[in-house]
Amino acid sequence: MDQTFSIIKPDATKRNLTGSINSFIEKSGLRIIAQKRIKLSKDQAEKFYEIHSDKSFFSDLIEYMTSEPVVVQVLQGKNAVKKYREVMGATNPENADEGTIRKLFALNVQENSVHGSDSDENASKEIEFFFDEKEIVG
Ligand code: IDP
Ligand code: MG
Repeated sequence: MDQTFSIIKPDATKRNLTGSINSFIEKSGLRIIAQKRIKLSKDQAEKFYEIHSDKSFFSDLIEYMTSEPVVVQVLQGKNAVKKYREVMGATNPENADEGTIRKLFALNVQENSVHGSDSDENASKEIEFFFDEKEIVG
């Protein structure tokens, strides 16, 4: 079965939306097979978002991602990466389709409630970054 990596981001944990977002994920047919609530260190956040380190929004992004706890997850299902990107909606909630997590919950382009991997290769890397094999029980 395919897997993807997800983060419920600080704006969502702060507003007590973990359960609402998990319900969305489960209704879509994806299965949450690993999950933990953690506070990202600056170092972790910078490594995770390294690809965006040259962007103007990078320092704001790191500050935001370390501002409150996050919930990191492994999601499993057929075409999990593509499926979850559809369920999430566009990065900017103004462009997100009706019925997506970001359309419903995101506050703005930065505080957009969720992260989902953008390729199978990145999904594997991101899962490995946050989870031990033992923590993924299927
Ligand atoms: P994604 O989360 O939909 O994959 P990316 O382009 O990979 O979007 O950007 C990573 C994260 O950086 C976004 O989810 C959002 O929190 C933040 N971000 C992206 N673009 C902007 C922007 O133009 N301004 C502020 N924050 C942004
Ligand atoms: Mg991305």
